[in-house]
Amino acid sequence: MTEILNSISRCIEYGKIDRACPYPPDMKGQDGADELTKLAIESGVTPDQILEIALIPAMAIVGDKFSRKEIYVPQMLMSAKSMNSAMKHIKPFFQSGETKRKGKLIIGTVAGDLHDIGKNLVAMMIEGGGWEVLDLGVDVGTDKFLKALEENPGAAIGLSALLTTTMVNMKEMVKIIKDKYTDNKILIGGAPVTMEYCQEIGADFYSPDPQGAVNYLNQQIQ
Ligand code: B12
Repeated sequence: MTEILNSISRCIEYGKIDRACPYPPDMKGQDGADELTKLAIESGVTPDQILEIALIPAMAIVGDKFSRKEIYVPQMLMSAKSMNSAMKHIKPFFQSGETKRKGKLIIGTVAGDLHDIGKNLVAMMIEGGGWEVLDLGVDVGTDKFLKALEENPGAAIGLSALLTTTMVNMKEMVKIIKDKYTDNKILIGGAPVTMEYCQEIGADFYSPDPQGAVNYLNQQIQ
């Protein structure tokens, strides 16, 4: 069992999606996260074991490497895609209730803003960290976040903005959300966002990268 879990970990860390994927070159022709996860489940390894021993630790390594600038967006994207190919075999067990997630994050790019590459990466890394993610997409106004919160009590919120002109919308959004949902954590991020801005507008957390957000969410449940 350890051997297959180690192999899955390696696929996630180095971004090997499936056998057909030519990346990374030194793993060309080998099974990827897709085939190995399927095989692991068929061999009796539980989805929880795959998640806890292979996927989550591997994604944490990827996130840390990205924070330390040892890898860049393309590598992280390949790892996130490998994680998705493994998750597709695990998701049915979430739906049946057999496997539990740590909690839920509702994420979206704020009103007026169509940038979603960074937001998608954050969403994928948080999902890879064992959380359920509800992605509302781009150009998301306060009403849509409020509706999602009503339907998902206790969820954390993630706001992304890439434009200085849309970042300013976060202030009003955080105020309205916090007025109604005082205890729900709000994380913000995006290229123009800073820690000072986070403090100024009363959001709970800012991170320049996805792993910071994963670590923060994990701290909330300890
Ligand atoms: C790609 C891109 C586009 C693409 C977006 C495609 C897409 N699907 O996202 C397109 C071409 C559509 C586009 C359009 C525009 N863009 Co543009 N775009 C960029 C560009 C080149 C890269 C952004 C990106 O994806 N970066 C890579 C990702 C991985 O990084 P990231 O988003 O910062 O995310 C990371 C962190 O910030 C963090 N993070 C992100 N979100 C969150 C959320 C949370 C909760 C947390 C914790 C962390 C977090 O984690 C991510 C991973 O590390 C930037 C320049 C740049 N270097 O940033 C300009 C840039 C953002 N764009 C800019 C502009 C001006 C525009 C336009 C207005 C251009 C125009 N005149 O039409 C339009 C706006 C459209 C709109 N209404 O949104 C300016 C903004 C300037 C400013 N001060 O506001 C920039 C900075 C370019 C520039 N130097 O002028 N753009």
